Amino acid sequence: MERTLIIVKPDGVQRGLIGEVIARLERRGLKVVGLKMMQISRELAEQHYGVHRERPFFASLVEYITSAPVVVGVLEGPKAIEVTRATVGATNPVDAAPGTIRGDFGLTIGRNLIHASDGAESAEHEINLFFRPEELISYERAVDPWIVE
Ligand code: DGI
Repeated sequence: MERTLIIVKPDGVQRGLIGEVIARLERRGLKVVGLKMMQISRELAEQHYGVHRERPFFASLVEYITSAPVVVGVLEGPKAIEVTRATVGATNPVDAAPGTIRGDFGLTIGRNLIHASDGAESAEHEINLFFRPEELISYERAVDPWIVE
């Protein structure tokens, strides 16, 4: 089993799309093992997007992600990282396929609705950045054997 971090970004919350975004990932079969609303501090945003520190869009990215509340979650499932990224769609909504979250709800790269970890290392790092271990819950769902062989 794999775990991945998602963030429903400020535009997703403001547009009333928290449920829609999470529902799509839940319907895929992924299990929510952590979930909370928060306002990301500048310090946390700079840590989270540290790899982009030198990029020209870094300041606006930090501005955007800290501008209003977000919903952060941890999803669990087989290949959860890859499956979540595929459900989310390409970084730029212009390139995101219809049927993906960004492809159905987004128009511009600076308002692309959701973050999802892009690899095993970043998933672990990001989960630890946003959640304390006791905030994540391991549990069984009665439906699990109908989703995971
Ligand atoms: O993992 P992703 O969110 O799909 O993409 P990423 O980790 O490469 O970049 C993080 C965020 O930074 C992305 O969701 C939107 C923003 N970003 C990435 N590349 C560009 C960008 N924003 C602007 N304005 N221009 C870019 O080229």
